[in-house]
Amino acid sequence: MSSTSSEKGIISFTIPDYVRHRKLIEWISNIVQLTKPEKVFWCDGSQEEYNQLCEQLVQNGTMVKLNPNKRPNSFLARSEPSDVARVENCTYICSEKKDDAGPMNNWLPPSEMRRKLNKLFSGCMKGRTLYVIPFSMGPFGSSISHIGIELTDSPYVVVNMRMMTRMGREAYNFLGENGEFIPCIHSVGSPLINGKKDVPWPCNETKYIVHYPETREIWSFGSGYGGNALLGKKCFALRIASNMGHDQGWLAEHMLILGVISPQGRKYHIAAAFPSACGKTNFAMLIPPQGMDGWKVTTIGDDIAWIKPEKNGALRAINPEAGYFGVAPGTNEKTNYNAMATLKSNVIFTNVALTDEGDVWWEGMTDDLPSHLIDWQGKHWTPEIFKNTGRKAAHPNSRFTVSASQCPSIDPNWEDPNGVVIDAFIFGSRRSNTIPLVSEARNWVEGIYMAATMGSETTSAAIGNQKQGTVRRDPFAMLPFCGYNMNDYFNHWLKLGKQIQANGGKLPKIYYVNWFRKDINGKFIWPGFGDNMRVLRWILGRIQGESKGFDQLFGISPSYQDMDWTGLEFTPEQFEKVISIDKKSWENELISHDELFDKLFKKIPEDLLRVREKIGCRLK
Ligand code: SAT
Ligand code: MN
Repeated sequence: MSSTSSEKGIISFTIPDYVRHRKLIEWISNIVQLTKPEKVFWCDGSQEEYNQLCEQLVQNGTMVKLNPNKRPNSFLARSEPSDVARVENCTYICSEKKDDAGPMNNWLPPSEMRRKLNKLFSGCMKGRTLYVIPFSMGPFGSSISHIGIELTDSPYVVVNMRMMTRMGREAYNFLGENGEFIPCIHSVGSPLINGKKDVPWPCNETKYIVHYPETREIWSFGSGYGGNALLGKKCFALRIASNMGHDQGWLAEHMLILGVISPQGRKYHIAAAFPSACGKTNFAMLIPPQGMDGWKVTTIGDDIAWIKPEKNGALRAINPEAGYFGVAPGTNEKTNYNAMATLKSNVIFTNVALTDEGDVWWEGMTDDLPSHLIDWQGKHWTPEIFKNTGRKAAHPNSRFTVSASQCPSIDPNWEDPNGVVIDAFIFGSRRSNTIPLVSEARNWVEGIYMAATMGSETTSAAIGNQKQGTVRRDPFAMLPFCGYNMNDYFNHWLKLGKQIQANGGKLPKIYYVNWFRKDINGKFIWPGFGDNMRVLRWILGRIQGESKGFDQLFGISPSYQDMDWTGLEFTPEQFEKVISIDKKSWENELISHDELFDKLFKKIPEDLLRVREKIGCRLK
């Protein structure tokens, strides 16, 4: 260990021998002098360290230890009621030029933002420990992976990062003396000064989630929750990585990755993009329904994919994460058997309810309501209270954090440093009408149009933007996550397609799905979950040139007889309701596409406007 100097006002701390990266040490020193923590703690990612921090979080009242007979080695954390989801209104892309952030991102000049943040971060860790978290997004040693270092004053963030990333000393070995890393700075923004006592969930009313794309830095202030605080996830693996991908010719996408093995033993890989809280985790862990037992789905990732083209045009994808930060409500043995099995032990739950037996519960976990619970805010909850007030036991955006390695459907190659070759892209959104169950794009450009104009009814994964349930355009499910100008992003996809074709490569087919159409009584028509395998099967048949389909207004869709219905009673009339195109809704849909294009203004790629024109003609 070496020690930094201890002049007046300068905080001294020791630097372990295994950290030999001069720039890294200099950066940490600067942040320490700015934020003024009481201590610096170098995390090693070990189990002992994890146990000790969990113990400390229990002492501080942040977490409750669950009954080890019910849920071994597991904890429940309750956040401040105001700090429960991503804050899109306070999320910024501070590029040098405003145009580089584009019309979909909040932007301020970097100099102005730095001034603001300097003030906020000044002394913001007083009385707290600054934890140094070394981590890799992607398996150590993969040419697709990247290293990050997060500095945080939240031990809750440390224990979550240990599950969500490859965290540990090994990261320093890969960095050596001058390797590249993404600096991530996080503070809950609640210094312990003037005798202030700590609270279970420290945070600050003022919140900033800031990205500097040119210098590839992340600064997050004021929130301790999910994507606001676990900076490897949305901030690094999507917003910063999308910039890296744009510059270096690869893709960082809000996509799950799954494997499908046919009864004949042929394996395919699919990457699928859905907005937050639209069932990506369920889809990634799908169990085929009765009657389709010969098929098998394996899980590679449930939220983010990093995809790099090879020379021969193949697109190779890895899951940069090591765990799942999934939505709890609605998860049960039927909707996601594999998730429930993954959650049996070693889990951190956040904002779910606590049962009298010391276990967890959330809406949709069981058919019967427990007779008494402590809800996510620590209040008594009974079915009676729910009936009278509508107060939910678990927050709608309550989450579980768990290591991916515990998932029964995990793909044997999920940590393959070379990644897996993608055979098809699926884009999906939550729409109670208009969008058919499945459509195949006739070509790459039409597929990009489908993805670009995706709209979805909003969920509780973000706060402060729109009322839940209204449709917002969410291109590629990347609206809150694309770290640069959305037009440039569309062009990046278009260009990649052209390049692959020019090199003689075969492009993956692109599909658009919607599991969420409702009937006039507001009930979902499509059974979803395991039965989504039927749609997957049609898609794989298309890739093989075996499944038939018919030309729709928007791509190619299956007729009733093109689908495998073994084991499910679903009538042609019901199918018509999920696959049909309603002319009136599509006229409105196209108006809404035009509104998106207006927002994107002059830079919208010509190729996409031509697709729009064609759909308009077909509709007439
Ligand atoms: O961004 S989070 O990690 O909080 C979850 C999400 O929005 O998908
Ligand atoms: Mn997500």
